[in-house]
Amino acid sequence: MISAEYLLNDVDVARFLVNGYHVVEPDLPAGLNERIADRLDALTANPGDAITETVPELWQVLEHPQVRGVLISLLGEDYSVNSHRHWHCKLPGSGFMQWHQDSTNDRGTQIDRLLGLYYPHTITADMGPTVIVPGTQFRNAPTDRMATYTNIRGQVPLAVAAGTVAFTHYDLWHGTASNSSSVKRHMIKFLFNRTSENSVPTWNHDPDALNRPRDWNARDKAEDAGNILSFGNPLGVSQSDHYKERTIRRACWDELIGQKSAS
Ligand SMILES: O=C(O)CCC(=O)C(=O)O
Repeated sequence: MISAEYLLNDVDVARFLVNGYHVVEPDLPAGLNERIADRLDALTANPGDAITETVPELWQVLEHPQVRGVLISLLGEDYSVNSHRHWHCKLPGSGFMQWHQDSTNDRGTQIDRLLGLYYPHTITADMGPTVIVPGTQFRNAPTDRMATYTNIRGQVPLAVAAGTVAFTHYDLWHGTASNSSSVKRHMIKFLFNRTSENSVPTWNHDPDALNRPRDWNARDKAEDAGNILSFGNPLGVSQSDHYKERTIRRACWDELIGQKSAS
């Protein structure tokens, strides 16, 4: 069990379903990020999945209650830490990475896995941050075509403070900027899986969360889960496009609260 203070609330979950990511800055023990960054700096070969054996301090990040709280909220109490994980070291002078999705994107309605991107040192814009595109997690584009896209309106470079963990939907479009700095940029990518379907919500849920009236005059300013799920439109797509996305989000929400949608 984890203290409820670490779990997400309805607004957090709705925002995750709309934007496809959630960022936390866990209150890690003093010196931990620096120790991890130093050990990564010193590595001469990439140990692949064995990065957690090479740098066992990484488990302290994974086990932190602020990290566990997000995972329990979105994947259930019995989520698992996948054995695949990877150290992404972007060397000084390395170029950008093309837009891609890690999954095959089936516009699925179950939140069954998440990526967790941990940055042990502060990432500045010139260090080749990961760049994500909020709201793309339910969108398909042929991989080869997606890779030719350049700047996308609304893209967010994860220029973040040391110790940040960014959780992303597995289908969120992402890439990197180039590293024009003189330092190695470190990121450890983790994968987490759902192991069972929800029968009840696993976050701080208010059963009335979706009962606030829809406010068509304040669509961009929505502060409650119902209006966020209905009106959130990070990519600024047209209404006929938006309604399909809204339908998927709502089906995700229904699955998360333990009620599969009829549609
Ligand atoms: O290095 C990064 O920031 C992103 C890596 C990435 O996009 C990937 O491995 O799929």
